[in-house]
Amino acid sequence: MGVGQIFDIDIAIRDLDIEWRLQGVAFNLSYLPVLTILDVMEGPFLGQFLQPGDPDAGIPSQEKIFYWFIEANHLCVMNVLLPSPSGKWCCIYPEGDGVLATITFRADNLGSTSLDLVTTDLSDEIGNQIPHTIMHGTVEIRESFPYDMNLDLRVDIEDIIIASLAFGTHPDHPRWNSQADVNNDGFVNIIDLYIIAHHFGTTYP
Ligand SMILES: [Ca+2]
Ligand SMILES: [Ca+2]
Repeated sequence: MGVGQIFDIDIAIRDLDIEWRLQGVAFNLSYLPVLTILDVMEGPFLGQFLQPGDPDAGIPSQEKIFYWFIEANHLCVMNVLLPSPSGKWCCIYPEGDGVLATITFRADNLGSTSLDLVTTDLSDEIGNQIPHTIMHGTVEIRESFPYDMNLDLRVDIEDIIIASLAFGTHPDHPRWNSQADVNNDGFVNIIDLYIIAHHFGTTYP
């Protein structure tokens, strides 16, 4: 990552067995202030197991909670399937692999930070903990130079390809990459790609 870059990281669950009867997930992610969290979005995993209601029988659809907050460089996230109004849990339980949450970060300063899942709770329908293993992550923020999209200190075809992934975008677009807007006009278009191509072969110290 280069300073100023905005990027997403998914928090995912893998190999969940239906027999564990997962009902809720909570985790606490720590990171150093070289990063700022801009947004946290719920992933599709838990929601796909929500049970539809039956209006004719007066049974409402199952609901869920997704909640997050940040406190002193710790992100806390909770995602829970709720019981029916009768207090009963549904009869279908989550299983398999999927994304629980997508976190959007901005790289603010040079340096590196681990992304540590310092506490993770996976609970079944009666609050028992489900055993699991955790994988942490690392982010390195290096000095960035113009036209070098992948921070390998040279301008070549890879940089054109990376910039072209943001082709046709503007800020707030999901594929927007501020680094690819090399003339800083708020659009990534053919002009930016020509400018990068014009610097082919440039190397940085
Ligand atoms: Ca490069
Ligand atoms: Ca541009």
